Amino acid sequence: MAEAEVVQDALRRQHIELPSWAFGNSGTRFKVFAQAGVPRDPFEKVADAAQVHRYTGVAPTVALHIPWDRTDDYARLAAAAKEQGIAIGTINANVFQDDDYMLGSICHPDAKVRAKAVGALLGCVDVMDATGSRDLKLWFADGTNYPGQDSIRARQDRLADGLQEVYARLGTHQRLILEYKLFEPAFYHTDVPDWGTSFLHCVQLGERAQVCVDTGHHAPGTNIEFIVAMLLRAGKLGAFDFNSRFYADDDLMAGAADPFQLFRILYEVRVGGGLAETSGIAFMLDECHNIEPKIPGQIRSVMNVQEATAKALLVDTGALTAAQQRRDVLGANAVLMDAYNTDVRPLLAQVRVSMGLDPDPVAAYAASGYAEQIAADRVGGQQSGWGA
Ligand code: RM4
Ligand code: MN
Repeated sequence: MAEAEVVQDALRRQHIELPSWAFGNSGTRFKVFAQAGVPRDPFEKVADAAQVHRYTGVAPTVALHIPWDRTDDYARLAAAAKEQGIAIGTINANVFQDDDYMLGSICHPDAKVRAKAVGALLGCVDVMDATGSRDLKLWFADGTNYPGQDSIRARQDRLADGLQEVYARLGTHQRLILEYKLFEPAFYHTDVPDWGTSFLHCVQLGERAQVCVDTGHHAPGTNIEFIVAMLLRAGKLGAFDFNSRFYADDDLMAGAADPFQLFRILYEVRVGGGLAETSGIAFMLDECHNIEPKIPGQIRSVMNVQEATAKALLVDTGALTAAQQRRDVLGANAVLMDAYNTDVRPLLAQVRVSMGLDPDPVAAYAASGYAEQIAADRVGGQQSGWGA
């Protein structure tokens, strides 16, 4: 295949997973703003996710968050997704919105609360069995607010025990993905604050335990592509949660705040073999659209990831290696910047046309009338929201 074909082929095969919670109402701790036409149940969320796939062609799965997406028949939800041309992806567990979890979930000092949290996680594996999902993604709000509040070490032991119980329940085709986050809601210490902690627990658990890198979960200035390179090198990069941040865990559209960072991350993914179909990496969005319309927000995010990926694929790795071997500092940097500064929008338009899609997903969605339709149809009932 010619080089240009290889790039286009990789872009056509790209798979970006959408988060069901992006379609519900969200906000900050100050206010959750309701939007017209927002889904009232997981079936309507799945329908909205299918719209994003319809116009981008590269978002064929939607992740669920349990219990936000609780329903009495998950197999039926999976069938509904299939009817719309998509599938259910990762199951995300929420063990942070119950009064019992005020001091933590699986790291809680009380064994009864820990058992309840582990029970909820095991319930998520039951959901995975019904939906055919491969990945269980775990993010814990666990931590402490004050020095001395609880034993940091004891909490690590409880965490290891809880994770072990969940890992043991997984089927051989299923994986446990452990996400880290520097701080928030805990402000003094977080039980899984960084990739090292997640990595250590995953190594201890076994091969099917992998790390999730949420791009919003680092201290300002952290070199995230370095973390990505390290995890890929160790065979432990299981998933991404893409979003953008200016300050903390802002959850803005992927590539909005720092498209250059997204490019650098995807370049490391590319050279580390992460774009290969067999890499097993789940490329997810984890965002919320507080003030912008949600479906177009997801479409834009998918396009931003596509653009960063296209630029990463355009890096002339031969020229880069040659410059590096010549110890040509500026030349090597120029090779990378040449790719980053390429306008890849025409290339992506071409890729879309080759997939039978409209070259402009944003305009195509706007022209479809779907937004007006759901605003008219979805009246009454309780809109989905994240309960903040
Ligand atoms: C957390 C983390 C999780 C996400 C929740 C909603 O900060 O990013 O991945 O599921 O937020
Ligand atoms: Mn996340």
